[in-house]
This record gives sequence, C-alpha cells and structure tokens, in this order.
Amino acid sequence: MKNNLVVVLMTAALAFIGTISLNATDFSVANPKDIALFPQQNAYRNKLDLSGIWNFQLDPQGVGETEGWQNGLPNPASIAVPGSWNDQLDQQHNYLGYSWYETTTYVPTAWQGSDIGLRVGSAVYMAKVWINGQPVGMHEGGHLPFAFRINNYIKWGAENRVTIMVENMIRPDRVPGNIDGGEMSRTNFPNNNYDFFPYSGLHRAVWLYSVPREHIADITLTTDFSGNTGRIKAVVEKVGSVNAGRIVVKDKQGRQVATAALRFKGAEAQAEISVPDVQLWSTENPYLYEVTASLEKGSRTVDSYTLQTGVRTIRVEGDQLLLNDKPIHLKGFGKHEDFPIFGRGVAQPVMIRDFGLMKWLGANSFRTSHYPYDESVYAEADKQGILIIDEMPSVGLGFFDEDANINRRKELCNQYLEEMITRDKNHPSIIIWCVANEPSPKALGSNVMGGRSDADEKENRIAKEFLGDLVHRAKAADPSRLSAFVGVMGGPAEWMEECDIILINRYYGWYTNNGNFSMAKMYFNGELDKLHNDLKKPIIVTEFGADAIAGHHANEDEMFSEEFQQMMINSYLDIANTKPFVSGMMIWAFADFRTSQALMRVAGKNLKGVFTQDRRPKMAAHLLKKRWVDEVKGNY
Ligand code: BDP
Repeated sequence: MKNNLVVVLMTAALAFIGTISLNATDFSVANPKDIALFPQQNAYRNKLDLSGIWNFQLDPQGVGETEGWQNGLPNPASIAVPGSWNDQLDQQHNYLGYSWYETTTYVPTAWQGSDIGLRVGSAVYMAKVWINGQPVGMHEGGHLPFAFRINNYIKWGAENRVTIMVENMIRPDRVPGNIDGGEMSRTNFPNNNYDFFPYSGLHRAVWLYSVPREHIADITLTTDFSGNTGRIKAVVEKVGSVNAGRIVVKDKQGRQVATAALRFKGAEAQAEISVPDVQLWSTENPYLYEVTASLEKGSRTVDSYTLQTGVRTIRVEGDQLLLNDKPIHLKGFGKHEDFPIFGRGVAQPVMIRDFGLMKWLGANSFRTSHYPYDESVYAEADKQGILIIDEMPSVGLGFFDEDANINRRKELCNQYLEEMITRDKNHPSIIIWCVANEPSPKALGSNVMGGRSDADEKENRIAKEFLGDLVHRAKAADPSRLSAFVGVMGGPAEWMEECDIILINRYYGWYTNNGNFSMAKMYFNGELDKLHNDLKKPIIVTEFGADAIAGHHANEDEMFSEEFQQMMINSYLDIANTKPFVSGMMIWAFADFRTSQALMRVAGKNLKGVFTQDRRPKMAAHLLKKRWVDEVKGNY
C-alpha cells in the first residue's frame, strides 16, 4: 500500500515535467545504420574512449535545457562513466527524471580531414547530445548504442564540451515501461512491469572516433560450408566514390587462406569466398578467422576494417537444433548486466569472471535477458565458444491498452530490432534473435496454473500481428539465424506459431503448485509434450528456477532454501532429459540481481541466481557442475 502511494505521488510530480519530445527541433534522431561497425583502431581509423570521471547533475525540475546547462553545468558532482547513476551518489537510487552528464576533450589534430563520430554505448532511457552547446542528436531506448557525425560541431585545437542529458521515466508508451492495468502491471517501486532494477544513465563507454571520408560503412558476413570447404559471403557498404576493394581471410596463425576482389555497384559490393580445409566454429573449437575488408584506389588503400568471425551454420530440422548440421543442446542461463554499485554499467572483470564460471560448470550458452549486452560480451563469447540468444529490450509487452501506446511500442520494437541486428550480426556466437520476453495477455495472472489464458479477440489479433511481424522482420534482416520470442507461462501458445524455435519460461513449483512439487513436475512434463505436439518444433526452456537465500539451508521441500532450488533445477533437468525435442535448458538466473522493491523481492533482489550477486556458488551451481562436467548423463 505504502509503495503504491509513493508511486502515485511520484507520478503526479513527474507528470508536469514532461519528457523529451522526439520532435524537438535541431536534434537529429539517431540512425541505426551509424552503429554498424564498432570503432576500431588501425592505420586508417582512430578511436578515443571518453570513459572516466564526468561532471553530473540531476535536474528534477527539468529546467536544464531552458537554463542552458548544455553550456556548462551549474553545480556538478563527479560521476564515473560507464556506470549507472543510481548507486554512485547519495539520494538518487530510485530517481526518475532528467540528469546531465558533461565532459571535455580535445579532438586529435591528426583526425582533421576525417569523418568524426561520437558513439554512446547505452543511455537508459532517452538521451539528447550537445557538443559545445550545440544540439547534435537524440535517441530513445537503452541498451543499444547510437552515433552521430559531429564534424560540424567540433573546435580544433581547443577543448570541446560534450553534454548528454539522460531521462529515464517509465511509461506505457515506452519499451520497457509499465502498462496500466492487466496482471503484469506491478505494484513495485520504482513502478515498472519488468523484473529488474531500472538502473539508468550512461551504462557503456562513450567513444570519439574517426573514419576516412571515403570509408567502409558496413560489413555483413554470413557463413556456410560443404564438406571441407567453408563459404563466407561478404556484403560491404561504402561511402565515397571509391569503387574497388578487397577481402582477405586469415587463419589463426595469420596465414592468408582466401581473398576476393570487391567491385562496388553503387554503395554495395558482394563477394563469395571459399575457405579450404575449413575449421568450423563450434562450442568445442571456437575457431575464428580474421576477415579484413579494404577499400582501394589504384594501389592505395583508403580504409580497412577487420572482423573476427567463425564459419558455422545454425538451423532447425524436425525436432532438432543443429549447429554445423549436428544436434546441439543448450545448457546455460538467463543473465543480467548487474553488479553492486556499477548497476548496469560495464564491469569487465565481472564479465570475464562470468565466462570462467560458465565454463567451470559446463554451460555452453546464455540469453542476454532482457536487453542486448555490451559489445565486449559478444566478442568474448565468440572467442570462448559460448552460444548466445540475443534478446532486444522488449520485455513486458501487452496488447490491451490504448492503440496509440501499442503503436508507439511497435515502432520502438522495430527500431530496437534494426539496431540489435545492425550492431551484432557478425558474431558467430549469436544463434537466435529473441524479439521479446514474455509478451502477456491482460488476464494472464489467473491462468498460470498450467492452463492457457483467454486473450480476447482484439488482443489476440493485435498480439499475433505485432509478434509475428517482429519475428518475420528478424528473419528477413538475417535469414542465417533463428528468430523467436520467449513465451510466458500461461500465455497463448498460438502466439508462438511464427517462431523458428519455441522458447518458454516455466515456473511450476515456484509461482504455482507451492508445496506440491510432484504436481509441479506433472504439469511441466505434460505441458512440454502438449506444446511439442501442438507446435512441432524444438523447445528451449529459457527460464526455470527458484529463489534461494544464499546460506539458508533446510529440507529440500522448503522454498527459499538452497536445497529447494537445487532439487527444483535437478527435477526440471531430469524431465528434460526424457524429451528428445528439448534443445535447451537455461536456468533463471545465472546470478542474483537487483530488482525494484516488492514483497516477493527479498532485499530488493531476485534470488534465483545459482551464484550470488558477487558470484559465489550456491549448492545449485555445484549440482550443475556435477551434471554438466563430472557425471554427464543425457543431454542435461
Ligand atoms: C520471468 C521473467 C524474469 C523474472 C522471472 C522471475 O522473464 O525477468 O525475473 O520471471 O520472476 O517472468 O524470477
């Protein structure tokens, strides 16, 4: 009750502030194409990481822009970028509203004559950028980068002020947000309809970078093989009049194994490259080739860009998920980017530790629930042979409120999809694009006892169209991977008909059937068979698990104990081992993580991690090591 009152007061207080309008004059809206290639340092390109201590100021009244804070913050504190703003300074853990970031930098004189860009890795939720007080651009949606060309705003030979205003209000016309009404709208604080803390701010590095005026704008690699020969298809896009180039493929020892000429027709050139005696990329042997595209004017190279890629295929055939034509079973987790104090800010030591822990217990995969992660995570997964279900930040979608909200959410989802695929498409580790997590019917709550929810006719029509279109868009943008969304427990199975593979979250024995675990197992077992029978596709259980308070021990029938969590995970895995059509079991979650405050969230956390938030193993982690490394029996 108390929480609800606070929410009402906060909402009323914020209503008058308004939010950043996308129509704001002078600010160009970020173009997803501009995030295609991560800044790279080589002989033709430069990059400068602006990470460090920035100036920071909250703007609870939303007066900064009219008072000219873009020309200098009146009373700034220090803050680290990247990092969530929530826990770095006092009194702003739950803050919803405007905040301002500011830093200064020289742009190296040697970059003159190049195209200069500014790339923001992730700003949750909405951002506006100024350089030297001049409006540059804006972007909506966190967890994905945006970039602007900034040549016209730069001062050479002098300091430049970079100012970024970030605004993080949670609304029904935002994704993720909070939809009024329905069983999925929560009574938590801050009030959102997703189960992770609404950490905000500049979560990833901000980069300055330069590319030659005539440059490679994008590279798309897709791979295939037959027998011993690998095939890499490269589509290269360029800017400028240069019309020739080259692709060179090198193996791990740096030996050139293949090359092809690029002849541009308009802005695009394509090349098919054969790789003899190919070493396929797999979880056991994550072999990466180095693919370099270059632009050439006569004998002069004007730009080049290098990608590390693996040659591999992924597809579904009948009941099986096939990596390089061989059945693969995903053993892994749903995760979060979440760590004390960092919040959702990039924490690379934690990232490296997580990969180590996944290997330690024999996992081969994870889902980037519930948003795309930092670029470095995918590069590491490519190297370590870990498979990824890449999920865009479309969690908690509903289809029953005002049309205007639903339409806006769809526009945002389309944008996120384009951004995610543009950014991530060249990573061999990514095998599935996940276009949403748990889109839910309004009446879901009363139907999660193993039954199906009755969405009304209009809701059903909108949901199927909305989700079907997202799945198809992903397939059209990238036919080389699978496309799906994660179905909620109790949700209509027919919503998933267009998915290439069935992804489901199930919590029998936790959110239902409490204290009656034999009933929970029966439901889970029965539903797997029914879903498979109805949809005839392989199934990955992308979430299942139980909260366990680390160090709390009891008999295994007592919820919240480590024993209960272990027993539950064990039972689900045993059941999955009896179903040949189950292609993956991903435990929710890898580690405990912060959520908004609510009665079910002890200490403000979801405790379903098999590791604690600081990565200490619970009993369940040891169980997984036993099942997946020490005494392997069956698929899981
Ligand atoms: C699922 C959500 C996930 C939650 C989990 C839970 O996909 O984000 O954290 O349930 O309740 O519904 O633990």
